[in-house]
Amino acid sequence: MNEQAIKQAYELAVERYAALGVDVEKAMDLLAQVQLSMHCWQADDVTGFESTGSLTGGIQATGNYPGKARNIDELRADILKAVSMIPGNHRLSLHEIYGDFGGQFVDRDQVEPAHFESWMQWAAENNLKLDFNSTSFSHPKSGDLTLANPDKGIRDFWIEHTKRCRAISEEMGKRQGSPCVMNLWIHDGSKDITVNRMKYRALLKDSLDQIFEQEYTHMLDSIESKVFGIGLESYTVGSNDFYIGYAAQKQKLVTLDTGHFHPTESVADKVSSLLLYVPELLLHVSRPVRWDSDHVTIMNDDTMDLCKEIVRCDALNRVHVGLDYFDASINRIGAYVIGSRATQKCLLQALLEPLDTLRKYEENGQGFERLALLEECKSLPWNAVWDMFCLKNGVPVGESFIAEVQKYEAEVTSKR
Ligand code: RNT
Ligand code: ZN
Repeated sequence: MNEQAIKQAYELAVERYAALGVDVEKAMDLLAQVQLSMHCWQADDVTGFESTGSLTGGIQATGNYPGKARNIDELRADILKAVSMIPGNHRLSLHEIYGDFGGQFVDRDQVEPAHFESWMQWAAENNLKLDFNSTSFSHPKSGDLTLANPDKGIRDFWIEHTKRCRAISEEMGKRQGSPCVMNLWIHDGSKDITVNRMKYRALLKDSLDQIFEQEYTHMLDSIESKVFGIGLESYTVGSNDFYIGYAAQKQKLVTLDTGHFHPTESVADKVSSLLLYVPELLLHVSRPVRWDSDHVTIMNDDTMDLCKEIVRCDALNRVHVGLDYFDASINRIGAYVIGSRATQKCLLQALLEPLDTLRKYEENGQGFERLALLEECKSLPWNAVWDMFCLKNGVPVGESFIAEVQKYEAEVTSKR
């Protein structure tokens, strides 16, 4: 796109927003500070490098688009390619099964920071910070119950795994000088009616107490609930109520995955309530289509509402914006770029909201004026600001990233 045209459109947008009392420069500065925590698992359909077993735990990546990353080098190359098309500095969220195991089988209760040494070096070289996730799915001991398993042997195995993951996260956080957020999601649940709801939850609570016994200063624990998983439809041990109670009591972070609630439930509405009781939040921005299908995030009302709530709560510094989707039916690098940029576009629009005026209207009981301005905001020239943000950050402007993804596909991924 013509640089001159981008600049002209931007200047007009600056004026248009200034008339509404909005400082465009400030909005761009704030957007530049938001580091997305990109999920490593879109690159290879949540496969990882531990074994060749299938994906379990009630989650599914559907599709077989060619070119998925088959090893650590391909995955890293794909991530860097995606990052080159996303404005700003970002983070990479690793699952434990993505360790650099050097061809050896390292069981989950044996994993150590050493298995992530090359990741830490690579991240530092590429100006990326790391976040982390324990992995209780896709393993012979996963079954339907892990940390909530009545079998002490299995429970202890997963407790040990999760403790080790926290130690790895601590090491990452220390080395990168920025806290590593460790997400804990387990699939534990039941396909059919259970008569032991309390029992499993009490076990999970006890397991978490043991896992969190060790205090750390360079990592943050976040716990992720879910309404149900495939094959685990009747009961989820780690429900929303369970983790909110736990997090409020122990001052842990809560992970809000936008696919993990009832279809008409507003995830955006949870932000202001939770932030009164827990220190920080982690988001898993996703796109559920009829179920927790993990479609690529787009600029839809759900994502927009969520971003607006974060800004309206003045909570940008208390919310870690992670992504979580895995579509195996389209170009996977393109999927990263679409979802990351869509999230940033929503954040930008949230930052460009004429909040002072809107709040004044509300204070004065001017409901018509508030609604009218909210409607007008939708067609303000935010896209000119977005183009400028991309230009300033040296990434493709507008749809020009499509050709870049195609080029990488022709030269790299299609040859796999
Ligand atoms: C599953 C959860 C979880 C996973 C990743 C792979 O429903 O959303 O966050 O998607 O850990
Ligand atoms: Zn998630």
